[in-house]
Amino acid sequence: MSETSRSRSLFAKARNFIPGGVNSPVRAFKAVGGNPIFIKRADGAYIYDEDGNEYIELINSWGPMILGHNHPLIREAVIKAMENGTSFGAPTAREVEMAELITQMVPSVEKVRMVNSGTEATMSAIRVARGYTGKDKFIKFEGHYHGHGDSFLIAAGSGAITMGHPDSPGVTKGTAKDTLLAPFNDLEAVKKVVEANKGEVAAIILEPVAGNMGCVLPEPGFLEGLRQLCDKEGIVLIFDEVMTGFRLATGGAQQYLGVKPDMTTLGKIIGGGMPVGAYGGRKEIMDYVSPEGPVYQAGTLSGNPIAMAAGLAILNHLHETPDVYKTLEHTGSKIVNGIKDSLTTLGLPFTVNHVGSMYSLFFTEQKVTDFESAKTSDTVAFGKYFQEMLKSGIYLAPSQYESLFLSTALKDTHIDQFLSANERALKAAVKG
Ligand code: HOZ
Repeated sequence: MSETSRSRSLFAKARNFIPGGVNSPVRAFKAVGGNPIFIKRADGAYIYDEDGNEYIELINSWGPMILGHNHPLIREAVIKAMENGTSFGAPTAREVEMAELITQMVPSVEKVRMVNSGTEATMSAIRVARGYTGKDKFIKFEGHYHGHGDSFLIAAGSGAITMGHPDSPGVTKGTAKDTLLAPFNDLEAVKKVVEANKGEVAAIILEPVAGNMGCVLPEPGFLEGLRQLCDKEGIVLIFDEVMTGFRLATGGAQQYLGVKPDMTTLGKIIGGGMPVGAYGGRKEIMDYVSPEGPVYQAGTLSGNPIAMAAGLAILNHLHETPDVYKTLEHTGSKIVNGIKDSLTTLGLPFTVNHVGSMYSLFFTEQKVTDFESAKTSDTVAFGKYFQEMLKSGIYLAPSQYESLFLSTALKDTHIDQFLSANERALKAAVKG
């Protein structure tokens, strides 16, 4: 990789017309320095920029490209659906099929409503939990990210940490007062928050495996403890599986980890990369949603026929092909073991968190179990590592505080190429 002049000139032009030159802040490369690369196309394990450079992909559109890019199953489903029009704003057979399939794959979801993004899904889920319980407050975890709805932009992860705005201006004090915070993996702290707000907490929402402060796993017993607490206190437990849904298992992190939430939010993956989200859960709760119940939520583009076609293509494939998850586990282990070997060879004490096909390499000696420990990472060294990887043709998430997402398109040759680049980049990152 060398020439990036077209990406640079596109970025310069973009800054005149788009805030910061990008349509989502993490893309601006602010956390790693340099200019973002502008993508022209992607195929299988590769993504290609406007200058014609080829990169091995480890972001995969932040999760949904489980089978790699431009998969024929999805491409053909989209082309076929397009022949019948792009949007109807009316019910379709496909969205019924989609809802039935989701309920089969994620058994805690008995009824589901389609929306257009993960942000919409989480905003709506909180509203429904409030309507159902008649309570106003909810608990979120520091460093967890649930999209950019006002009530979630408090100690938020992802781009909000990266850009240094975990608490965004524009969120009113009135809104913020109903969002209660707790550290991830600290059950006693959660219990104290609930106790201090007795009878006022409608929901606890979390990423069961956090991906937006880097990949951070729940400690044994933590999710089970939350489940018990919610049952005891009449609190709705919401798993935000926008990143983990259908990725860790057909039934998402809840199946992988064996804890059932009351509600689940989904995104990206159920559109096979098209703009989609969904929220669902126990029938009793979902029957509060309009027009069945009083909680209003709507959308002209919800259940869009093209997005449903793409989503059905990938979900049906995942449902029928459990080997996908074996492949993802194998790829994840191979990459992570290779990184750990290099760290040992180089005498570097960094931390690697990993589950299935998600992982993060944290530039810290500390065990990373929450937002505080994630923040001990050396983000300057991470930035150097990122740039070296990019030069070697490896496309990583441009922030220490993001998870990486692997696909079944990554074969052993890609992994070998990745691991040699990784060792070179690690050496360069820690050098003087
Ligand atoms: N962590 C984000 C996805 N959940 C990154 C994508 C973005 O914000 O653009």
